[in-house]
Parts: sequence; structure tokens; C-alpha cells
Amino acid sequence: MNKNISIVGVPLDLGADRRGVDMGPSAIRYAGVVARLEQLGLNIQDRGDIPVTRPHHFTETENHKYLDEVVAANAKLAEVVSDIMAEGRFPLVLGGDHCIALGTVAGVAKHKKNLGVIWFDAHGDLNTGETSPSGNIHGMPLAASLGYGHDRLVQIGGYAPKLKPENVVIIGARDLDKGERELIKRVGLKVFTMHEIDKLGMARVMEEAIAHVSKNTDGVHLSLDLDGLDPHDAPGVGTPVIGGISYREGHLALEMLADADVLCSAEFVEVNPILDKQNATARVAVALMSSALGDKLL
Ligand code: 5AB
Ligand code: MN
Ligand code: MN
Ligand code: MN
Repeated sequence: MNKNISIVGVPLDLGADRRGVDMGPSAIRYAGVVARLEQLGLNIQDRGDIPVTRPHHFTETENHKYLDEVVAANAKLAEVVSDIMAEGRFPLVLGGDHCIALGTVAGVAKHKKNLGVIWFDAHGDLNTGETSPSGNIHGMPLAASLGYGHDRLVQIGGYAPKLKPENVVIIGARDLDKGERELIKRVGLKVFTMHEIDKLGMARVMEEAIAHVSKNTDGVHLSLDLDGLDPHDAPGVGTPVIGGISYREGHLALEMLADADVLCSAEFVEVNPILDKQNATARVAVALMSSALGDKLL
């Protein structure tokens, strides 16, 4: 596995309704991400944060809140992530709300012919302006990366689509909107909902998920929304949904992913310190990163 990791923070909360997730990168750094990963023997470079413009007032474009600011920040993020990939390093992106996957995936996929993606989330993030019940862009990044949605989101990084549906799996879903379910069926996306996790167990789900995203791909990106975990273990998120993945199941999933040695990049998003309990969710994020990057516990 690539031992040279470059951290980038994206202090952006404009893709979500609840303010505060812009402080996620600070909370994750405060939780000791650099020291924890250095203990694994990794070479860690912290490249700081992407500049994010604070808007003067609320804007909405065709059911996309703060479209200009979201596009500007993600275009910049895509460049930085692409530079990190070009240097042969592993981008580790700290959110920020999940709209930042637009920029991360754009930057990574530029360097991969067939990028696999594991989307760990309570939600599908498969809405478009037409289907979104909220107008929040953090509910749209997976759709846009697959080529569906507003042209300015789909075209971030200057090319589209970034992903093929057969190279993507969603894990932990339990709150999918009508339009998202339709898109899943239409493009044949592989989704392991909480139903499959309960029934098969996380070990079997991960075996199948890893096999799915490793087939015909040249690298796998992990996009981990902390709300995929149960709110009991990760309370500091803007859109909590009960009945999620436990702390231990989360670790098992990422340990298996590390063992498979397929990851080329990762992002951890939606940590909201305002809604958190003593930075618990940021600390969980750091612990999960450690598992994903090869912590063997022994
Ligand atoms: B998150 C919802 N589907 O589109 C929407 O946290 C929630 O990045 C989106 O997964 C949640 O507004 C986006 C209702
Ligand atoms: Mn999400
Ligand atoms: Mn979510
Ligand atoms: Mn959320």
C-alpha cells in the first residue's frame, strides 16, 4: 500500500442545511489524525485547507443551494487532489459536507481509467436538482460523479463522467429518496443496505463489496460519510439516521478493505463538531482512518 499520505481539509458546509460541518477538518486535526497515522509508520504531509468563499447571502439555482460556492471550492479541490495523485501520494480528504466528494472524485478519477468507489453512507447521495427534496448538494455528489445532474456539478474537473455504475458500491444505506431508488434501479448500482448487513453480517458484505469494486478497476476510492455509522457511535453529523453501522462493524469493514490493499484515496466527511459530544465523532473518524490505512491492532 502507498505509505505517503497527503491530508487536505475542506472547510465547507454550504452543501448541507445545518451549519458547522465546515469545522470538521479542525475537529479531526484536533482529534490527532497526524500523530495517529504517523504511529502506523506512514509518511504524513498536511497540505492545509482548500480556500472556501463565504457567501454574502443565500442563493439557490434550479434547486441547488449555493451552487457557485460549491462549484468553486470543488474545482479547487479537484486540482489539489489531482496534484497529490500526480506526485504518487495518497489523498486523504477531510470534510466538510459530502458535496466535497465532487472535487475529490474528480481529482482521483483523472488518474484512473476505471476507478472503483466504496460509498459508506446512510444515504445514497444520488439526487439531482430534479429529484432532491432539499436542494442540498451534499445529497447529489454520487449522482453527479456518475454523470447525472446539473452540468456544472457533472463537469467539475472539466470531464465527465468520473465513474461507471458497475464500479461503485454503497454500504449502510437506510434513507433513500424516491428518485434515488429509481436511479439505482435504472443504472444497476450495487447497494448493501442495512438489511443486507443485518442478514449477511458485515464480513460477508465486505467480501462481496471488495470483490465488486476490485473487478476491472485500477484503484478504489473510499468515500466515508460518518452518518453511515449509528448516531449512537457518531452523534456529530447533520443528518443522523437511527439503525446504522456499529463502531465495531465499521472497523471490521475498513480493516478488511486495508487487507485487500486496493485503496488509492479516501475522504471522511460530515463531521459536525457543533452537534457532537466532546469531539467523539472526529475521534471515531480518526480511528476509522487508522483501520483503513492498515492498523493491525497487534
Ligand atoms: B449526506 C436527502 N437525501 O437529498 C437530501 O449526508 C439527505 O451527504 C441527503 O449523505 C444527505 O436532502 C446527504 C434527504
Ligand atoms: Mn453522504
Ligand atoms: Mn449521509
Ligand atoms: Mn449528513
